[in-house]
Amino acid sequence: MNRIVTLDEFIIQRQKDFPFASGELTGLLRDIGVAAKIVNREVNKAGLVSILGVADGSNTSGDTVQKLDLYANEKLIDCLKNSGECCGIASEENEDFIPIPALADKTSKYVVVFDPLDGSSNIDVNVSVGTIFGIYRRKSDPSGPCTLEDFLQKGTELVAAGYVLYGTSTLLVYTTGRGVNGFTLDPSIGEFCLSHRDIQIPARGHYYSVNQGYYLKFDVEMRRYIDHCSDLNLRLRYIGSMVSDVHRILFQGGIFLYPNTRKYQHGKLRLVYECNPLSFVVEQAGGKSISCQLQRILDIQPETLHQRATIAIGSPEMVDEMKEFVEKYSPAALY
Ligand code: AHM
Ligand code: MG
Repeated sequence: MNRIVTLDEFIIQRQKDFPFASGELTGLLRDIGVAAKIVNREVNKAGLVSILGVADGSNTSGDTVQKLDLYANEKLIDCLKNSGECCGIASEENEDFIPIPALADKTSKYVVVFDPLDGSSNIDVNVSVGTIFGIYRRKSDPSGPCTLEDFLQKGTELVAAGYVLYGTSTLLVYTTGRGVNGFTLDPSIGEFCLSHRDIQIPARGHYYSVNQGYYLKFDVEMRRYIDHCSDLNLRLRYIGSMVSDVHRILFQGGIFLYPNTRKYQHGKLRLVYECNPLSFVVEQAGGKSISCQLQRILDIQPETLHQRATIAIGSPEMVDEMKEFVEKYSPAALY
């Protein structure tokens, strides 16, 4: 039998790869692992809400019941705050970033960005959702509170990033820039165990993932590319939870697209805490990630915390092919 390697054990082993590591990043990744287990417990119970008598926003014990995305947000913030391993947090659920005061003079050099529960509209119908996270080294003076510039860093500055997928099993996938590894939660022992070592994305795949319902709202070059995917008999899969859709592409190969539409002229997905962390993971696995305007996602300079971006992410050969379609068919290229 193979020896089980837990997430905590793996993170500590990997700390040795960084000779001057202080253990802070290790601590942060462990905090995220703990928060993921707490969120997982609640996500698994979501279907019981109606049985346990939640009609008016309170459960049978009289506690107020929160929406799961807010619950996930609160748990992640609590876990990160309590350990003092980071000096600030930015979340999809909070308009502004949250500075975290130093604990007992322990100043931290990291900030964390996350989407606590991505694709949360899927919860009501028992379909997969996920958490996305990214960790940056702070830019501001460590003697004071963190500042906005700590969060508005290009994705190329990410120190670590990953996601948790609450699916048929719960999986945590992360990278610190030296490959991508995946850990499956074993509910019987309550530990994430190493299950996918050094994940590599296939160069091509059989899947494309896009909200085809918006087809007529896409630019012509994107419609041409989607027609091409259909001509190739690629299989269309779209869950409506970016984590789940990108996860499939990472493991089986393919391309995930969220282009600009008439409604979302700059795309819908958020650059800082959705596109960047997933792009870092996919690039580390050998994939590519660009905007539909052909800029590498990780090279985009964020101007605001909740900035949106278009995205084409996945198998390297397929992203290159999509790029060729845009170059060939965009009106700018035609005239
Ligand atoms: P959310 O963060 O509010 O859950 O929204 C993000 C989600 C992504 O997970 C998913 O890819 C996309 O929105 C789906 O959007 P649409 O319904 O427009 O296809
Ligand atoms: Mg989201």
